[in-house]
Amino acid sequence: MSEPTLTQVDPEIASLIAHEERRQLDNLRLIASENYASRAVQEATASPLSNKYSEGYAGKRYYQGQEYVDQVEGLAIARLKQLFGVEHVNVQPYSGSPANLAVHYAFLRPGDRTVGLGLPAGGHLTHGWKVSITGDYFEAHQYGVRADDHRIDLDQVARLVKEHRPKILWCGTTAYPRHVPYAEFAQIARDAGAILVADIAHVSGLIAGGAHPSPVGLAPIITSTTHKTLRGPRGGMILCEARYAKEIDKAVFPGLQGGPHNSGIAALAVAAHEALAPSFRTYAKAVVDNARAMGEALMSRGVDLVTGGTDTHLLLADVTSKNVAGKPAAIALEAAGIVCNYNSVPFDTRKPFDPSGIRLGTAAVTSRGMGEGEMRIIGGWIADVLEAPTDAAVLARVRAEVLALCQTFPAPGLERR
Ligand code: DSN
Repeated sequence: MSEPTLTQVDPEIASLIAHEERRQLDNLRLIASENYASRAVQEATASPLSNKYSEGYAGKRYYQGQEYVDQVEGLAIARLKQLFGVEHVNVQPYSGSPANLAVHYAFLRPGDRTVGLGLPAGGHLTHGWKVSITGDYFEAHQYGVRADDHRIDLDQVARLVKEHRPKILWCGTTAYPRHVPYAEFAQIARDAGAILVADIAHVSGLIAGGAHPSPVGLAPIITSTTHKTLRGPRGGMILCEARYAKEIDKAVFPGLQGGPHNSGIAALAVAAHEALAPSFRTYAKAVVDNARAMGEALMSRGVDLVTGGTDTHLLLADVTSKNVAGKPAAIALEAAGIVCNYNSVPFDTRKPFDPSGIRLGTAAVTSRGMGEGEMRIIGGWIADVLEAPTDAAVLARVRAEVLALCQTFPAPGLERR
């Protein structure tokens, strides 16, 4: 008799997974940090490799039985080195936050100083924001964006670095629509003898696909998640120059983590293989073109975009320009089948749980094959909802149109059952 399936063993969970698959198919996923991993990536993610313990690194493990796991990890590393043109890669961080904590642990001791972009200006929690361990255990100083154009305030960065002499200078963003000026950051770090760390979690797929400048050669340490624009499994990685390889590896294991998640590492190898294909360059360019097209559509309807547009996959809209706050806007959009997140905007006068903005991203809809024409239509629907967030008829009309669009664009890795 064959082994029972998930549906037979646990129909409750199987049903919830089926509903989530359907939700991902029938809605427009505009959460800037989400994407659709391919079926191949998902197969590797769900593989028996997750049964295996393998603390250590290839050739130096603490358990026997590593002949295949070593090869899997070796392939992931080799492909990522090729993809990003870096000297060393650690693929074991469980996700982006552990990767960033590992970097802290590699170079700092409690109380040591860092400088990073503040959360309200589009930075990440783990770049020293006070509620994170990176802001609690270390002396973190935060820079922001300029009041006039909402671009990163490099004068403030230089001032803070000069004043506090941090060991680490963080650059990289989570809600910032423009290129990060890596060369300028590198100069500031060099002048102060700080290590520049670039967190490319949001844009790693765009960098891999040649649609965004790369910090390689400017930031000796680079961290990333693997599931955003890179379209891999959920996970993290650290790319670095060879001179820092030992400290980084030691900080990840045994410093911070135990056994690596081997199935995720295999899936990351698959994602890197996919990203090395020429079609990924087309994808990455389309993501950026799509974001620009959606931004133009929104601005033509009077929606205020932070910095007036985008260079990436991400748009940050101050929806108070349409007389609605971010949270009710995100809720109304979800009712209409458009899923995004509410977000603070720079110098927001509202509270983080009830901010002025929404954040939108085009990585997932581009993975479905949608192009600039669809982005203009979606931008129009978003504006329709922002103008009438409590009008049930408008929400129902947009919901029906969204569903019809979703039905014509399959999503990688998902099946309409
Ligand atoms: N949660 C990620 C994002 O949405 O950008 C960052 O950790």
